[in-house]
Amino acid sequence: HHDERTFVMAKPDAVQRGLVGDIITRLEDRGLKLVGAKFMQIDEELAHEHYAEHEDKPFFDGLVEFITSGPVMAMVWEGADATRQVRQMMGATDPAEAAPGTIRGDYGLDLGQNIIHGSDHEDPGSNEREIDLFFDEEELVDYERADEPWVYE
Ligand code: DAT
Ligand code: MG
Repeated sequence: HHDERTFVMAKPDAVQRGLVGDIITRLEDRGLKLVGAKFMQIDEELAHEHYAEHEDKPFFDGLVEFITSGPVMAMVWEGADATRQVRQMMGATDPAEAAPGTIRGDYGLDLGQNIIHGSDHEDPGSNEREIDLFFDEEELVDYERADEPWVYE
């Protein structure tokens, strides 16, 4: 089945550096399907909810400050094993450790500004939780991409 949905966000640094198009292109080229997108500014409350799991970490305040510092592109992408596949394409959390060829490995140098967020495949349900947090059901679109028969057997 190739209808798994995952939440992806181009962070404020990606928007400021003009990397949104490239991020979308990479995911599109892979065969993943864009089913929702919202160019938006995250407020303090949404930031706290989104990053609730990190509330007690020493980097939490900096993380909230960064993610609210400018607009982001919030997206939902659909495809086979989408959550894990996007995480592979993102690379390691710290861009300094991320492999070349990954999004973080190609564009980032600093842990605090690591370009992209993706739901965590090691935290089952995080994809649905994050999608629900950022999108209403009617903001997500069901459709077939013309090349789907050439992406999936
Ligand atoms: P990921 O974004 O790869 O899922 P995470 O959920 O562990 O990573 O952390 C969320 C974000 O918090 C991460 O993208 C960057 C920031 N972060 C994580 N660990 C950090 C640390 N040790 N110091 C500063 N920022 C950190
Ligand atoms: Mg995470």
